[in-house]
Amino acid sequence: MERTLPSSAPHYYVLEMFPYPSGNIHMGHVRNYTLGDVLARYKRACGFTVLHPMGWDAFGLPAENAAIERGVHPGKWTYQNIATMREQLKSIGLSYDWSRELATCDPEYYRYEQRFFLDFLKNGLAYRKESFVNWDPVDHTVLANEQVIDGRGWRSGAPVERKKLSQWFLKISDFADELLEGLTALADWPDKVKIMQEKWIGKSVGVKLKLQVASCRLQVDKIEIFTTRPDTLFGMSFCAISPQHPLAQELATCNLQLATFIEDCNRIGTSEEAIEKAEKKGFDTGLRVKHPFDANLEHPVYVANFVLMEYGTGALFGCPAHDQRDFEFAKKYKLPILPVIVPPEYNWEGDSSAWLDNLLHGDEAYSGDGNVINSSFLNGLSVSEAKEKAIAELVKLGAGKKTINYRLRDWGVSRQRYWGCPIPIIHCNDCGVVPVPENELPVRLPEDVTFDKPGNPLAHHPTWKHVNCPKCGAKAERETDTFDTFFESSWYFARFCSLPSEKEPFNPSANTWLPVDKYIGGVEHAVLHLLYARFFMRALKRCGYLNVIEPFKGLMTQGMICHETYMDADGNWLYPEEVIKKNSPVTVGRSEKMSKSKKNVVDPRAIITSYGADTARLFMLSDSPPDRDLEWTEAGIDGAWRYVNRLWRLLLEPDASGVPDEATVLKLRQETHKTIARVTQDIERFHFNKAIARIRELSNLLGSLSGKPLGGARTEAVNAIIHLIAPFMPHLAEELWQQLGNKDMIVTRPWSKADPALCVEEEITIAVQVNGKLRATVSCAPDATREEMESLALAQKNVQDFIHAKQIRKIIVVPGKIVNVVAA
Ligand code: ANZ
Ligand code: ZN
Repeated sequence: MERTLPSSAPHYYVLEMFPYPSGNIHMGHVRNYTLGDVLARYKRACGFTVLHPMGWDAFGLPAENAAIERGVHPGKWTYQNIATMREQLKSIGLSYDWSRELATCDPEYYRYEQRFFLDFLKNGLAYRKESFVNWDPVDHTVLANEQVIDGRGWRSGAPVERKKLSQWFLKISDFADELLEGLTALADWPDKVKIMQEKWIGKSVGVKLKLQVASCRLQVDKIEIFTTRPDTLFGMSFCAISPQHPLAQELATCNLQLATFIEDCNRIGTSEEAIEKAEKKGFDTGLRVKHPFDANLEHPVYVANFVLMEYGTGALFGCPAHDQRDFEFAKKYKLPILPVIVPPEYNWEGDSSAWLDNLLHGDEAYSGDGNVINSSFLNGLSVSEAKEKAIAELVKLGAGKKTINYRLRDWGVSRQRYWGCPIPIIHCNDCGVVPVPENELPVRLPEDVTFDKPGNPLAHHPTWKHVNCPKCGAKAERETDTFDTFFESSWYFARFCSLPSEKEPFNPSANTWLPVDKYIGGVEHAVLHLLYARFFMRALKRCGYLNVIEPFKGLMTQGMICHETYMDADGNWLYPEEVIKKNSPVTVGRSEKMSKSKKNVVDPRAIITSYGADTARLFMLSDSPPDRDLEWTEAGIDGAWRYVNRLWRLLLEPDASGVPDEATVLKLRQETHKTIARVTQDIERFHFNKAIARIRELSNLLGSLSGKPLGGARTEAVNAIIHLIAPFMPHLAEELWQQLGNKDMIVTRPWSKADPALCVEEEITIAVQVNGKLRATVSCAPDATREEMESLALAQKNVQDFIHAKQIRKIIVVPGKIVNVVAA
């Protein structure tokens, strides 16, 4: 049942991050989807046409693991899980438009992304290049980063190697600056997420400069490095290049020791995190480079495992005094540490010897701001002045140029996996890379695959990959890689604007539905998913599909659900329900995020069966603000259950006979209307827990008037409460409404409006003193906060006059009474 709204009704799109169909919903899902549902129901009642869809992020590794472990086809496993989880979601009473349901593993979904990819290719947004993957030398298979555990393959346990493969990339780097700048406009996103994206994009302004190799017997006579600190060039004591740097590769061809060292480095795996964590190691190549400002100075060239080939130029100059990594490296390989920056409080001519002594003998580099010393023409300048001057000099010498570098790399989308969207490409010996013609899309995954051998079943399939070249007709092979599953989640929200049967990727209404007004999900997606989706919208716009730039106008990241942990005497984790049955001693551990590994999980199905969906929803919503962690307790859920029951009895209580007392009636009416106003405001601000607390206050008041005749004021309060609880506890609201003899449904009814005349807050007068003398009086609400009282007081002209040129030392606020400003 839906509200019938005029076609002119404003649109509102509320979306929760769609789940991976792992088998069963967990509490995190329940919280996430309940939050979205409250908003969707509220906005509908407010007269918006609401889009609130649900689907399945259905490709991915767990389905393949299930196939390997249990012999069930990934597709079958996935669709079974979807069926189970759909029913579980329905039991929570979520108001989804199921007619838009999609599963990303459906060829009718992924056919469009094959088309997008071919368009990206035409528009220069997709390209192929050699890149490293994690290689399991025992299983002969490529591993995803999450399958590398402590440097070893998750199944074989063999040390992982790096292997170069040709892979597809999407040019997210084309949009680096736009994606960074775009963050400023996202006013309705949490700051922490914007900061994480900003760091991920990692814009650095620096210089690329070429260091001359001294006494060169090689092809290359210069090493280009990237630095953000040209001000510290006189503190240089070595140069380091990446193990994958062409120069390192060249030197290794005639240096067995170096070749072995490089091989060792390759074992760390490909993730930046793994490289960051590994012990810093270097290999002295014997080469030396000249200092760009002083050809008499020469420095050794190392191959070092912490230098990334994919960042800057894959080479750097090391300045141990002012970079922690370089500092540790210098100590290890006994390289000089030459301080060239002193903190701002030291003048370059002044005596900073004690400070310098500390630096040299301590174990921390100084990376802060300050003034330059020991640096010839840069002496005495501040860090920022010295940067400018050093760059100008490098440019003059023709040795370097100013460069903006981004940490953001292009998005590698090739995965050597079966359960993903096939990349629509054919490889021909003569024609090279040939796109699959559009009328042959979708390239479907073959059903008849086996998982008895390690590696990609698509590659082992006897026939699937053998095709004729669409260009020349000769024998050719399909690409057997599939897309990274982030590909599917980068555009599903736009597809929801179409019905699954629609044959174009996007219904034109997508341009008006998007951006999503409120996107709700876990903060673990703060970077990759949200950034890829932001990129995708821009890429689709460039290819003429959509006219949308930002996919998500508002973002809300919900907190985790936590629970106590339990352990038996033998150190085994226990499920909460096992604790009750156990006779032997149990250690109760601290509350942590619910996780299967620690068994501190509560199954939503059990809660819904014993308490009902509304109790679960109520507890989820009332205990903490949505963006904070929520502590799941038995007492908490019990409390919610008791409240649901109390409310049921209270709202069905008949009015007592007699003449209502006028003052009581007015009080109840005022509280009713104030509650409507406040709850409305709280929902708008996503303060669902406060909204529920206010409803409780009103129901408590009504409860305290039990047995008294209240006449129409009772009915008014009861109806208001039912309407207000409806977004939170929809089943209870409908049931109560029917019990009271109403024929329509709450979902079809508009949101209640508060009567302003009944919402007038009585005001109180408070005194404002400056240094103990009364200087003004102001009126405010009796429950005004300290901050509100403070700013009211400071806004008084007379108060400002008496503070005048003095400094405010302290402001003492006694809520409801007085503000005293202490100024001197
Ligand atoms: C000399 C120097 C002196 C540096 C100093 C820092 C401090 P951000 O700011 O994150 O962009 N670097 C350059 N290329 C690298 C690579 N391929 N792998 C690892 N590190 C690399 O980082 C820029 C700094 O990271 C550069 O500035 C360089 O070290 C290092 F007191 O140059 B610096
Ligand atoms: Zn061909």
